[in-house]
Amino acid sequence: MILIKLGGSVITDKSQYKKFDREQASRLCREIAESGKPTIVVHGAGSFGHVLAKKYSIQNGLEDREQIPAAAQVHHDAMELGMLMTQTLIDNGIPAASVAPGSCFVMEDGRIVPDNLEAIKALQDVGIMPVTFGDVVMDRTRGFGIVSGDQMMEVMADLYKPERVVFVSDIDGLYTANPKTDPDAELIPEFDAGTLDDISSESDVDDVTGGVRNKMEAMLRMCDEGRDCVLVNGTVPGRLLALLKGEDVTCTVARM
Ligand code: IP8
Repeated sequence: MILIKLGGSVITDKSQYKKFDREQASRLCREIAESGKPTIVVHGAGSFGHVLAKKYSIQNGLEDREQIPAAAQVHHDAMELGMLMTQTLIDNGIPAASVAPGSCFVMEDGRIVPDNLEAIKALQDVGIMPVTFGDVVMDRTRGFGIVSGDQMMEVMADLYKPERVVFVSDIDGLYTANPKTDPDAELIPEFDAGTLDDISSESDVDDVTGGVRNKMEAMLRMCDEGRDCVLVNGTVPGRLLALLKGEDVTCTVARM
């Protein structure tokens, strides 16, 4: 099984509140279907989550009553994106069900307590892809918080032990600096824990869950014996399909 995260940057326009990129999401789901590989998809929240979550500091937990309606709205919006994604998967021949992380998990001081996995497992057992996503989740100590799609990737990797983990983003891979602002940035085809030390910790401006470096750390945590983690550019048509078919493509591979 290949575990795939479709990042918010490829399924939404991150600069506009709640703007679904239907065409690109649809193409990526088609590439997943065409690969014929067993897969599980997790997705980010993009502009359905980060815009309001950042404005009301939802990731800091409950500090002020003014955050409460915003937390409810962010959860609502994240579920709306979940529905759009499962409809897109279903339209492309992949039976899928959206599973809001807050309906199966709570958090304890920012960390997911994965104690009831029965519903997710049951879906997969009958051949329905359980699709989880970044969302607002209740937290025993902080009231509420944000669980990122990357945290959900770790939960799903523990549960399903995928042979490969793929992050689909809008960049060709990991760079030595931010390629959008630094013309000297170079693509790193492969990295391990040692290489990570040279990477800038600058985070994406509107990303409450922390930008590229956090994502790379999450990738390394998910590498295992015989399992690599790949970051690939989903804005290039056909690249995800080629990667899933085992072809050599431009990307960054994390290994243990
Ligand atoms: O897009 C963040 O998840 P991510 C979730 O995977 C929210 O970082 C609601 C901001």
